[in-house]
Amino acid sequence: MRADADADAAPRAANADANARVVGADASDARDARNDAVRGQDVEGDVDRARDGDAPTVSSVVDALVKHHLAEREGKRTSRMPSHEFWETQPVRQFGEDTSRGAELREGPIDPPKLASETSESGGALPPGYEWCSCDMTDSRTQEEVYELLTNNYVEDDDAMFRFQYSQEFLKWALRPPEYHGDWHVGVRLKVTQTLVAFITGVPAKLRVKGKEIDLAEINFLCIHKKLRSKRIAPTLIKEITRRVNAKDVWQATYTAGVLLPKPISKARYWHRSLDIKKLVDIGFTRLGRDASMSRAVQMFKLAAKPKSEGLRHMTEADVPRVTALLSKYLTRFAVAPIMNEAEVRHWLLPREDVVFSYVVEDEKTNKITDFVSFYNLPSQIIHSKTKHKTLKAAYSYYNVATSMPLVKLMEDALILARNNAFDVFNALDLMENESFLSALKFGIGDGNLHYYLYNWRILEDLEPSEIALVLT
Ligand code: MYA
Repeated sequence: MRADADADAAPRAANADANARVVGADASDARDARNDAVRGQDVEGDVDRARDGDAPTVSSVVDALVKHHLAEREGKRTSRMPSHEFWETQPVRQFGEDTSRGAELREGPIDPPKLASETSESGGALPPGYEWCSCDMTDSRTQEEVYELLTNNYVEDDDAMFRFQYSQEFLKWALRPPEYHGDWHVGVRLKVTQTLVAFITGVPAKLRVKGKEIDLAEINFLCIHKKLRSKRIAPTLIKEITRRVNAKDVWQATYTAGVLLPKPISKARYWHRSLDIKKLVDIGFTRLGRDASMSRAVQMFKLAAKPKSEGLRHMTEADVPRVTALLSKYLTRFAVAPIMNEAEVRHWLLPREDVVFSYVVEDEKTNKITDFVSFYNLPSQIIHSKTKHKTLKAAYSYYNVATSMPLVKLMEDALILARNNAFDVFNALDLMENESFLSALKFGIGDGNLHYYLYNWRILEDLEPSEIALVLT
C-alpha cells in the first residue's frame, strides 16, 4: 500500500490483480512478491559470501553480481530465477534468453507453423472423476453456473478483502463478440454432479504487434475452484484451450495476469481515482494520509455536477462507422493494439446497460466524431465483514480518443459521468497516453502490476506500457 501524496489518500489496490483490474492483488501476486524477495535474498547471499571471503573487497561483491547477471543473460538457471515447470515448455518468451543483436532469436512465431488438422482430437487428461465441457454462454443456466464459479473463486486481493464480481450481462458481452467460438469457452465438470469447477476462455481478435497483424485468441477467466487448487489443473486447462484454438487454425494468443510468468512483453500499473472517498475508506479500499481529514479529502475529490465538454453524448449505433475510423487511426500509434472492424466496435463499444459506457463528441459543422471516451463496469464483492457495504462499484477506463481537446479534459468528464452513474472508484492502467491525465486528475497509483503476454509470438525488447493500447476485460 502506498500513501498517495497528491490526494492524501492511499488506494489499497495492492499488487493489483489481474487482472490487476481488481482492487487488490491476486494470490499469485503474493507469490510473485515472495519470489522477488527470494531472488533478492539470493543476490544478497552471493554478495554476503563474497563479503565473508578472505578479502571482502568491493570488487568481489561486484563480481558476484556480474556472475549472476551473465548466467541470466546466457539463459542458465540461477537461484534467483523461479522455475516454471509448465511455462518453460511453452512457446513463450523465456527469462534469460539471449535477445541481443546477433543472437539467433527473431521476432515472430516461436513454434514452426503447423496444420490445424494435426491437432489432436481429444482433450488432455483430467484427474479421475472430472470431464471437459464447453460452456454454452447463450444458455441462461450455464451463464449462472459460470457466474457462480467466478463469483466465489475468481481473482481476489492478497488479504482476501475484495473479489471480482463479473455480472452475467458482462460475461455475455465479454465472451460473445462477433465470430466467437462456443468451444473456446472451456469448462471442467465433476462427472457425478456435473458441477462446474474450472473454466478458461478464448475469444477471437486481431492484434497489431509492431506492424504485424495477428489473428489470435484473447485468453481470460482462467479459474479453478478453491478446493482444487495447486493440483496442476491450470496447465491442463491451458493445454486444452490451446488445442481448441489451434483446431481453428489460430496459433497465437494474448492474455494479461497479475502473476509474473515467462515472460511479459510489458508491465502496466493500475491507478485509482476516488469518486466516493467516504465509502472507499469505510470498506478499506483506500486510507487517508496521516494528516488528512475526511472533510478535506471529500473536498479534494469533488467533481463538477455534469460534464464540461459541449456536445458530449452517448454513443449510438449511427456513430459506429465514425468511431471505428477515429479509433482505428488513433490505435496505429501504438506498438500493440487491437484492430477492430465495425462489427467489433459495435459489440465492444456501443453502450450496454450496466456493462459498458461510451460517449462521443460530434462536431456540429462537420458531423465528424472528434472525441470518444469509454469505461466498463466491473464491481468487486467486499468479502471481509468490517463494513455494511457489500459491493465496490468500480469503473475501468477502456478506449479513449481526444482530438478536439486535451485528453485530460475528456477524462475529467469520464470521471463525472462515472460518479453520476454511482461508481465509487475509477480505475485506469498507465497504458496509451493515460499518464497525461493520471496525476492531474488525482488518481493514486496502485501497488501491483498487470503483466501483458503473447503466446507463440516473440518480440525482442520489452515494451513500455505507453506503447500498449490493449485493454482486456
Ligand atoms: S488471469 C486470471 C487468473 N485467475 C485467477 O487468478 C483466479 C483465482 N486463481 C485461480 O483460479 C487459480 O489460482 C489459477 C491457477 C487457475 C490461476 N496464468 O493448477 P495449478 C501457472 C497462467 O497447480 P492453481 C487469466 O485469466 C503457474 O505458474 N498460468 O495452479 C489469464 C504454474 O505453472 P508453472 C498461471 O493455483 C489466463 C501452474 O499454473 C496462472 O491451482 C492466461 C500451476 O498450476 C495464470 N494466471 O491454478 C492463461 N496462475 O509451474 C494462459 C498460475 O510453469 C493462456 N499459473 O509456473 C496461454 C495461451 C493459451 C492459448 C494459446 C492459443 C494459441
